[in-house]
Amino acid sequence: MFQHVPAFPGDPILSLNEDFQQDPRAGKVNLGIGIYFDDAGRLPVMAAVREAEEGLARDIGPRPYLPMEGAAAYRAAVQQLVFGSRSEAVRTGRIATLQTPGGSGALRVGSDFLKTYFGTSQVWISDPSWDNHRAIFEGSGFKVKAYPYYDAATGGVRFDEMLGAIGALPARSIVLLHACCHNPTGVDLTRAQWAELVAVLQERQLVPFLDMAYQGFGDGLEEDAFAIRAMAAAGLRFFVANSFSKNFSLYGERCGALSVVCADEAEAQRVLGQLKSAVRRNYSNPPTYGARVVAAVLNTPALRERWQEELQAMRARIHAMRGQLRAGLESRLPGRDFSCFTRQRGMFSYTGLAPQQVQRLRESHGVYLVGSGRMCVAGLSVRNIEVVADAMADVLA
Ligand code: KET
Repeated sequence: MFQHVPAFPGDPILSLNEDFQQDPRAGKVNLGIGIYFDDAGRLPVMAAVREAEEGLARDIGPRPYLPMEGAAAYRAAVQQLVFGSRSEAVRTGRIATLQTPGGSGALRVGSDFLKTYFGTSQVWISDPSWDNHRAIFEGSGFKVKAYPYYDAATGGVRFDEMLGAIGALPARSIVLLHACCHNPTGVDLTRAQWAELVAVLQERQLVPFLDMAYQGFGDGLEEDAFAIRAMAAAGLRFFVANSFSKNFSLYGERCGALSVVCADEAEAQRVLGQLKSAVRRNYSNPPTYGARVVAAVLNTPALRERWQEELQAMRARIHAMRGQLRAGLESRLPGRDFSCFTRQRGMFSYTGLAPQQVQRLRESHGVYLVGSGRMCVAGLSVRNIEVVADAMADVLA
C-alpha cells in the first residue's frame, strides 16, 4: 500500500536539532535551531510567564473549544503589541486578527486564504529566507520565487536590486518580508529603506506579508515593529504573522497570530470570516493554554512590565555574545574582519561558513550550525563562547 511513499529527507533545522539531541558528546553546542538559551545554557522559563501560570493554576477553570478565531483577550493584546497602543487601524477595527498555532500556523492560514482569493498570484520571498516560508506557501499551492536580498560580498542588503525586482512584479503579487531580525542572515532594512519599499509596494498594488517571529530581539518591541507601523500609517492592506514562541520562550505552546489590515471594519469582518473558514478546515480552533498565559502577561501591567524587562535582558545578552564572538575571532585570526557579528540583529548571524566548514565544526568540535552557515547567536553563552571561537578559528584558519 505505501511502497510508493518516499523517505522524508528531514528538515534542515528540526532534523538538525534531533541530531544534536542524539549527540553523546558532553561539550556539544547547539547553535542550529532558533531558540534562546540563557547563560547557563538552559531554555528559560520567564518569571512573568511563571507568575501568570501560577495565577492560572489556581483558577484554570473549564476548557471549552475556543472560537475559530481564538480568544478575544489574546487577540486584543496581539493587536496592541504588533500595531501599537495608539494605532488608528486598531481603533477603527479595520484589522482582522486571529489566534493561530504559532507563527507557522499564521503563515499557513494566511497562505490558504490567499490561495482562495489571490489564487493566480505568485509568492516572492527573500533570497535567502527561512526554509519553511517556501514550503508553507507551496503547500497552499503557490508558486514561490525569490527576490534579491543578501549580499555575501558586503554582508549587507542588495537593496537596489531588491527594490528593482519588487517594483517589476505584477499587481497583487504576494511579497513576504521579515519585519525584523531577518532569518537566516540577521541583516535588516534601515528605516529609510523601509520607507522606499513601502512606497513601491503601495504604488505597485502588491500584497505584503510580514513575518515577525522575533519582536523584541532586535532593537526593542516598538522599534522592531517599525515596518508594520509604517505600512499601516501609509494605508497599505497587508498581512502580519507574529509569534510568541521566542519572545515568551513558549515554543511548544504554539502561540501566534495572523492579522490582516483591511480598508475598513466591514471589510475586516468579511476577511475574518473567511479566515475562520480556513481555520475550520485545517484544525477547527486553536488551543487554550498558551494563549491564556500570553494574554495574562500582556493584559496585566505589572506582568507586562516584568516581561519587557526580561526580554530586554535577553536582547542585551545576545548583544554581548555578538561582541564577544567578534572579539574572540579577531584575536585568534588577526587582520580578518568579523564586524558582521555586531552589525547583524536578532538571534541569527550568517557566518559565511561553507557547508564543509559547517560539517567540520559539527564533526570535529560538536558545534552545530545550520548547513547554510546560519548561527543562532542566542545559543552562545559565557560557558561556551571560548570553545566556539576556538572551533570557528580552527575551521576558518
Ligand atoms: N517565522 C520565522 C521567520 C521563523 O524563524 C520561525 C521559526 C517561525 C516563523 C515559526 O515560528 P513558530 O511560532 O515556532 O511557528 N524559526 C526557528 C524554528 C523553526 O525552524 O521552526 C528557526 O528558524 O530555527
